[in-house]
Amino acid sequence: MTKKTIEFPSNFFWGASSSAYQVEGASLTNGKGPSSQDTKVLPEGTADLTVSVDHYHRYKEDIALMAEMGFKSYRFSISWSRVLPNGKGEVNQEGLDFYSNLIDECIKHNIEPIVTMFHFDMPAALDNLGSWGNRDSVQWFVDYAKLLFETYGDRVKYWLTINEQNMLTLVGNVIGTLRVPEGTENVTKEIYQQNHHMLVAQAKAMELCHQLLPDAKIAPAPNIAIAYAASKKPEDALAAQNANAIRNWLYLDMAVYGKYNNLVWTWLADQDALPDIVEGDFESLANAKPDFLGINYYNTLTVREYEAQDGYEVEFKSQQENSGLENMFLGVDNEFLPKTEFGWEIDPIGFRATLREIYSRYHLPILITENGLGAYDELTEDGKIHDDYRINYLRTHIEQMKLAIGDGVEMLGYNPWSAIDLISTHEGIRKRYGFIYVDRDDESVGSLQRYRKDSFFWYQGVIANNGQDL
Ligand code: BGP
Repeated sequence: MTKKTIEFPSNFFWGASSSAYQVEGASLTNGKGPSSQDTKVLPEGTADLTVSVDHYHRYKEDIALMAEMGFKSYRFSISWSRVLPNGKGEVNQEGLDFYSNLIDECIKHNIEPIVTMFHFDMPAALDNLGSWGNRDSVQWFVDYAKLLFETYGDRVKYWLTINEQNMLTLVGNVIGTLRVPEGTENVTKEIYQQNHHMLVAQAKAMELCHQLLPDAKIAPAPNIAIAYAASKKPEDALAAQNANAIRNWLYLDMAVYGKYNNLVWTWLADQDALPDIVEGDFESLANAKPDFLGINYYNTLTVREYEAQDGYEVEFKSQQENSGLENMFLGVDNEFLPKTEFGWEIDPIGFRATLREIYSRYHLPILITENGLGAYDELTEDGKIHDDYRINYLRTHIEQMKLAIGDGVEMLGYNPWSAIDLISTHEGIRKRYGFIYVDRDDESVGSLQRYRKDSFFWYQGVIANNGQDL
């Protein structure tokens, strides 16, 4: 069957993403309080977060390069402890001014600022009070949200609440954000209690956004990737449903409908791990409605029926790799999919499948807030980076996104990871994602000079023709 030509909407947000702690540097200066990222023990051989790629001091140059690529949007995050060094109370005016200037710089270049309110960096002062495990975290987040809406709401129209809440919950240990008090008996309950607080905090922030800024739009930004059944065995189909519920639908069902997914609820009940619910929580959850969905997609997962295996510890190993969850499913390699140099499978068709599934469940427009390839890049002597592998990854994903539009999925934009090279969550700067190369290595050596990769020029062309020629 031949399909009609599919076109991207004329106001499509072509752009890219970053997060505060991974690009900014100046992490312990200029009035900023430390965050959980500054107090975590860095995996050995990874670059220093106090400098990162120095976006804090070079944002004008960076935004100019994004403008040169033709960006229509730039998704970045605000560091909570840069604007509120203790997470609450006293404000750091210099921090507030930094984001104000960054937003103005985007607008000057006709780039829509898309602001993530929380991206893996809890203020250390709040960590010391129990982080998301403390019920007060709901109010801390709402107060922080209010400050952001009041300060930037005149210029920021697109807001994202919590980046990858599902990964904070499933792999907080890998990302360096997990805080479980010593001696906790039921760790699953503690983690899902924290998750519940985040969900309520998010719901209240979405409601507040709509009250204070009637023209603004707000959304969650989970990492969604569908799980395939490894075979046609019916038990494998059940395992895939379990994986999808626990990894994906819990978060979107809560954000959109304010309801706990039944498979997750019964799974938690079986482990005596149901979160404590405070009166009014379900009301807040039901009242809050996102205007769109921010979605991070890297690759799918494939699972089969769970079977206990001796000496085999089941867990999610990183955002995109899992070995399974006890009694629910086992992760397996998918022999149809190649892997990146860092072991993540590559599945562009899974991107289309994921987009179809999300849209048919929630019927809300989708903004891609992350997608991309982490790879070792080489800077040649003449200052070039020939990253054809990255171009290939992005091209095949954009092609599938286009096909998803043809399937009737409403898409708002594409903001892959990442605008510029930055420090990865746990694998240093050697795992590069950017269109812009930064001369910096994991020994924290390098001039920090910026270079345009081949993908920079390719993406510039894609944006210029609105995705017609890839
Ligand atoms: C997502 C995070 C990002 C980012 C990306 C790549 O999970 O939202 O912060 O880093 O994954 O992951 P990594 O840095 O582990 O390669």
